This record gives sequence, C-alpha cells and structure tokens, in this order.
Amino acid sequence: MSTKRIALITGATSGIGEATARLLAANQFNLILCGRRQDRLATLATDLSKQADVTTLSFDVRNEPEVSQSIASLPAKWKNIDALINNAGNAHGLDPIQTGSIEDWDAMMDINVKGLLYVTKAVLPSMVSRNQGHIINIGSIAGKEIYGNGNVYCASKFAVDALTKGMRIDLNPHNIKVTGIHPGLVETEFSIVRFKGDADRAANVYKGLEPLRGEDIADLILFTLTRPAHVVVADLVVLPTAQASATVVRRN
Ligand code: NDP
Ligand code: 8X3
Repeated sequence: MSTKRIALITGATSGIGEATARLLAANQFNLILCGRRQDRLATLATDLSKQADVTTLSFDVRNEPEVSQSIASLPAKWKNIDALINNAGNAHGLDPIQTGSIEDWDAMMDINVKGLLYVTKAVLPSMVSRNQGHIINIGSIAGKEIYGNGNVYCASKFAVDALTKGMRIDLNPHNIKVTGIHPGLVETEFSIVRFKGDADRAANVYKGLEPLRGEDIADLILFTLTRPAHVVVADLVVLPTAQASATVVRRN
C-alpha cells in the first residue's frame, strides 16, 4: 500500500460520486467505493485500478447494521480513512406536501439524512483517534432555498446543511475538517430517480440550459481536499451559469 491518502466515497456508482472517484484516483488518492449496485462498483474498480488502489463496499446507507458492519470489515490497511465524501442521496418524487407519498418521504429522510449519519458514525472513530480527517457532505441549493413541491427533499438537504455545521463545531477539537458543497442543477441520474425512471421528464429538467456535470463537482471536491492543512473550505454553493437561484433559471 502506498502513502497516498484514502478517500471513502458513498454513491460512487453514478453521477457526482463516480466522477469524483475518477478524479481522485488520478490525483493521489486510494479509494473505497460504496454503493448498492455491485456490478457498477466492480467495473469502476477495475477501470481505476491502474491509477490507484481501490476496494469496494456494497451497502444500503439506510441499513445501519449493514453500514457499520461493512465499514468495520475493512482490512487494516484501509481503516485509516482520510477523507469521507458523503455523497449518496437522491430526491424521490416532486409532489405538493398534501399529496406526497410517505414512501418517498421515508426514502429521502432515511437516505439523505440518516444514511449520512450512519456512514459518518462508522468512519469517525479512526479520524477522532488520529486527530485528522476531512468530511465533505454533498448538500444542495435545495438545502439553502425552498422551491415548490421540493418540501421533503429540501428538508433533507437543510438537515445536511445543519449537520455539516454541527459536525464542524463538534469535531473542531479533533482537527477534523468539515465541508459542505451545495450544487444546483447537475445532470446525472438524479432526475431519473426523482421521476421514477421517466427519462423524458428527467431530460426536461435540463432542457435549454447547460447544466453542471458530475465532473464540475468532482473538481471542487478535489480542490477542497487539497488545500493546506490550516485551511478548510467550509461551505460552497455552485450553480450552472444559467441558474441564479433554486427557481430562477435562464433557458433558451
Ligand atoms: P445519482 O442518482 O447519479 O447518484 C446517486 C448515488 O447515490 C448513486 O451512486 C447511488 O448508488 C447512491 N445511493 C442512492 N441511494 C442509496 C442508498 N440507499 N444506499 C447507498 N447508496 C445510495 O445522483 P447525483 O450524483 O446527482 O447525486 C449525488 C448527490 O448529489 C446526492 O446527495 C444528491 O442529492 C446531490 N445533489 C445532486 C444534484 C443534482 O442536480 N444532480 C444537485 C445538488 C445535490 P446505488 O444506486 O448504486 O446505491
Ligand atoms: C438537486 C438540485 O434543484 O433539483 O439537489 O433540487 S434541485
């Protein structure tokens, strides 16, 4: 095992997480790639194995025993995680509060909020005991502003913002950096998941503008991780140039 830093990325099977895995592998990180889709994890690990040491963990972030057991099962050489990228998450549905589905609400709170907590809890002991580490939480513009029908997704991302700030305070005595990154519209599988596989409706979200790509967020993650030891990037909001707020978007 080399002296490269170790990053654990949740949601590495697509979108922002996959782009981050590719960029970090090319920039002196060894990687623990996480997600539920094992076939994608295996393909990505093979792709990146020429550039970095890569291992994979397949778990559902909603399942706390699965999360803690998976992370505890890492061999000794992988246990000293330097960077945790809490990226796994999605929106489920886009409905007014009065007709929203309880199943969708549970999914968003369980994945985006509780899942992030479970993974963080499992990773923190080794950071705290070494008084070093960096946690990057992927929030959203939806965690800074509310938009119509965003209700529970926005609430889950406001919770991510609050947890990011709380983590930074509680982990301050342990020298652990905590960063929140809050993107606007990024074209990934996000809208396909939100609209339950309706690819046409998903494509409409990005129609007439140039959205962010997963690679744009990966770039910021790498920048954040490579600041000097005395610098923490606390909070970043990043939008496509065509987007001015959660609801103001210029389209051709
Ligand atoms: P994708 O749908 O492309 O990726 C989501 C990732 O999360 C997948 O790798 C998926 O892996 C993983 N994931 C979802 N549910 C679970 C689960 N229950 N357990 C484990 N892993 C899970 O979307 P993005 O890349 O866009 O999303 C990444 C993050 O960025 C999310 O937190 C999202 O809220 C946030 N974000 C996205 C924006 C956008 O416009 N796209 C804007 C702002 C924030 P698998 O299915 O294999 O488990
Ligand atoms: C994803 C961005 O605006 O679709 O978090 O909620 S948005």
